[in-house]
Amino acid sequence: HKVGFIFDLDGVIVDTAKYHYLAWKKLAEELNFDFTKEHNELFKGVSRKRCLDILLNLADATATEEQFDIWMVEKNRDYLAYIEKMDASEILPDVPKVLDFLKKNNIPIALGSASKNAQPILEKVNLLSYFDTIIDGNSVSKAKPDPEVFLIAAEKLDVPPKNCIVFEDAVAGIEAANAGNMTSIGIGDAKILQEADYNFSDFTEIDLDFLKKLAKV
Ligand code: G16
Ligand code: MG
Repeated sequence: HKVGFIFDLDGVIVDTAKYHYLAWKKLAEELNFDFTKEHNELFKGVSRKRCLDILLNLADATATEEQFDIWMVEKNRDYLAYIEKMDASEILPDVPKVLDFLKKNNIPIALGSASKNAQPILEKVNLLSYFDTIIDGNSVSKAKPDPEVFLIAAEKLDVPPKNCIVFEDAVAGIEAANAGNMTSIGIGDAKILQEADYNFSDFTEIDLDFLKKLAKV
């Protein structure tokens, strides 16, 4: 009955969505577009390239391939300047409680993120050592809602997909977990994440009895 747990990064372990937002907003200003928090919702769990495609669409702008790459680099540079200042105080509430429980019970843990900056972020907040494997934007070719990121994570953990439990804050992420035949747990607004098997607004709502049931311990 071996099980594996897979965590998304942005919006599940840390709230980096606010830094993505600030970096995209700065680029949007150059395009004379008023980028709002509502627009930022569309960017959650979505790859950097796809985000820029969406932004250009919203701003009714076009770019040569060269300009596109310059903007990608610029956005990431601004984003990394925020990441640079992160520390463990930015870990979302009760995330360590869940990770400690899993570690104590020898349950394998993976990261399944769309971000190409996942590893440095985990290092910054001092959580890297919890993860048995990290599958991120550098290791996948098909973005969420494709299940590839989670299927590779399951394979690396040596756990059948149906025995994997995925924590996600993005609709595309819940769809990816469901498409991979895994148990999906929505972290955030249950109305937005209604396709999830279970919903919690954050990890403070998840108690040890529920975790024991999921982990079969
Ligand atoms: C995250 C964010 C997305 C971001 C993507 C790529 O995914 O939710 O908003 O666009 O990573 O990030 P980067 O530009 O760092 O490669 P996840 O899957 O961790 O939520
Ligand atoms: Mg996310």
